[in-house]
Amino acid sequence: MDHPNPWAARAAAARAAIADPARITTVGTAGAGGEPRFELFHAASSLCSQKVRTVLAEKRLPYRSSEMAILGHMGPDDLVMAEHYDPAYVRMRLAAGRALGRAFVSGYSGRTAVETEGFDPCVVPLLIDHQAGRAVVDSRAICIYLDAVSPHPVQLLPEAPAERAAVLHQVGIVDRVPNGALLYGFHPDADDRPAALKEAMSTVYELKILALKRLVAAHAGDAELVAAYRAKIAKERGGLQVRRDAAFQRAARQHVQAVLGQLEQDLVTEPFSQLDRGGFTLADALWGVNLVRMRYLGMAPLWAALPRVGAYADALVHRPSLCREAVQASLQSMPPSDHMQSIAGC
Ligand SMILES: N[C@@H](CCC(=O)N[C@@H](CS)C(=O)NCC(=O)O)C(=O)O
Repeated sequence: MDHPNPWAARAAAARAAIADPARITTVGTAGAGGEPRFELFHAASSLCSQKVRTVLAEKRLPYRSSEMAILGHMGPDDLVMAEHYDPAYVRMRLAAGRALGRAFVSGYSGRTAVETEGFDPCVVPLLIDHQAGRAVVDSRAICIYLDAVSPHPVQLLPEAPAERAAVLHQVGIVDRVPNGALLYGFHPDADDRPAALKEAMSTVYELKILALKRLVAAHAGDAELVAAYRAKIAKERGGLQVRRDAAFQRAARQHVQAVLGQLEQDLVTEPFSQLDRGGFTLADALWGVNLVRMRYLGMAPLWAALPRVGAYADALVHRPSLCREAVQASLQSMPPSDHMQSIAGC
């Protein structure tokens, strides 16, 4: 017997916020009913979305791609708001996020991990499993969910306990990389981000906060929505405060350098990667996406003296899923970056 899918109406309402219908597509071939089982609300440029799309690609899962424009901007007349701030999408995220049992995000550390920051109600990605009548938020939880419900053709979390633990350990490390700080922050002495990105990042927080304040005012009668927008404002204000804070930016970079140094060792001692055996794990997928992002940002020099990390980063981009969902998606959706030349052909 079919169960009603409580997410169908929420998803339809959230989809209505997507200004360009061409951004709602089906990836792969949907089943007999014409509707794919999965639907992903995401953004081409979003690192967390790239992680999930890499997993979907590895699993060859068809899905409805509901691609949101997540960067607001000043249009000719007024502010054009990011689509994932739309009330219908945020309400859907709030409903899906309850399962996490986490408080809202309340400040800024440069990280985006739910585990350390709390729940951000105004971000992508969000996965709906229309068949199971479930919605899952947080890229890490989504990837693990997809691996559990669809273990073929490649199982990304190995069955063997030691390997599984090693993979999950790396998944946690990647999840805690301060990617927000790396993308949005102005490093005082080693900021090699593409010029057009730097320009966008010099007003991004102001535009986000302006949009969110307007949404608070427009939905003043909806306490849950207002609380969600206020939490997001608190986070973005925190980001604004440290955007050009030299000590904060240096600390974020030092953290990454330490994590990469540890990866250099772990590549020898920890059984988390199967890349050299023709296999692929969730750690490979997530490191692949994150190393492409670091390269895009001009941070590849951080592994210049780490030969194993360098070889790993180079090998990962040849995986078709990563070539498409991390490399090509970044090239197509983000400002051009000279740092990507060496891998643009994957
Ligand atoms: N822990 C969440 C973090 C999600 C997140 O931070 N998403 C970013 C893109 S990777 C986003 O939507 N940013 C837009 C914004 O903050 O307005 C996850 O992994 O899914």
